[in-house]
Amino acid sequence: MAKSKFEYVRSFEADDTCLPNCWVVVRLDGRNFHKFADQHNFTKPNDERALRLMNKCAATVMEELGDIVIAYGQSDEYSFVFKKKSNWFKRRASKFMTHVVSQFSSSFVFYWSEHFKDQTLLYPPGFDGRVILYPNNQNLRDYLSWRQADCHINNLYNTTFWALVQQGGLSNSLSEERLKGTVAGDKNEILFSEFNINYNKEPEIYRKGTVLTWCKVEENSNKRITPLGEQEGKDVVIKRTRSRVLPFHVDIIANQFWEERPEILADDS
Ligand code: DGT
Ligand code: MG
Ligand code: MG
Ligand code: MG
Ligand code: MG
Repeated sequence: MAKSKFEYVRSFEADDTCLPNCWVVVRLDGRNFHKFADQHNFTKPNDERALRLMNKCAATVMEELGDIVIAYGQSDEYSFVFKKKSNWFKRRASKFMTHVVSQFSSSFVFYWSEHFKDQTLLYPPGFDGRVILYPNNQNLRDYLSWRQADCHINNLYNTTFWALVQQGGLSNSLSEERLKGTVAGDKNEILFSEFNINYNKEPEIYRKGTVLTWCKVEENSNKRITPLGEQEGKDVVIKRTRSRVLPFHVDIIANQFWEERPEILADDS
């Protein structure tokens, strides 16, 4: 069939195929969540409901979309890693990015009330997205280490800042002044000596963020069968091994996590 005279406009579409053999990372981040957190009465410095909602949305993204091997989240951000060999949507960056961000955003609204029982959603939240390619495993690990180090630095700062304000009675600006120029050791010391808080005992979900990976789990399901030649059906338990997305709040900077899960960075991944 002859092409319409309008058809040429397709040639204006830019090619955005991701380079082969690279890890494709999509990172999303909540738009203006400083305000969103205030308006929805997030607890400071960490709101467990918000973090668990983020984790639920990210697990939904991994289950609904193809080829994501690992995800890491903290604060209002999440990073998703697509397999090096993924050929999902012909590796088009815009497809990776828009599918991740839209699936995540709709899940955020869909699952909101499950996590925020007494807080209505006041307006539609938005998320930005970007795509980054990493050509080798070390680059990918360094990327994820960078995000987890960011989580640690921010969380130590925020935990100390809000202890000074909420328990120490300082104003926000005096608390900020107090922390100017301090290093990690100083903040640990303030927390311990002034507020009896051992930072290392704070919940791991706050200190380490959340890693989502695929795990093999044994699941039992009940099925009713009617044996041949019998009238009565009976219930039998069927055992299945399934791949499920599970959350971990662990260190991903050191080698141990990766040595225990060699399949994540495997060459055929
Ligand atoms: P953006 O990303 O440039 O549109 O602007 P923001 O405001 O989203 O800034 P960003 O992403 O650098 O920082 C995340 C903000 O989200 C930060 O101001 C604090 C807030 N936030 C994230 N998680 C929590 C939480 O668990 N509790 C509270 N109170 N605030 C949180
Ligand atoms: Mg943000
Ligand atoms: Mg920002
Ligand atoms: Mg952020
Ligand atoms: Mg279509």
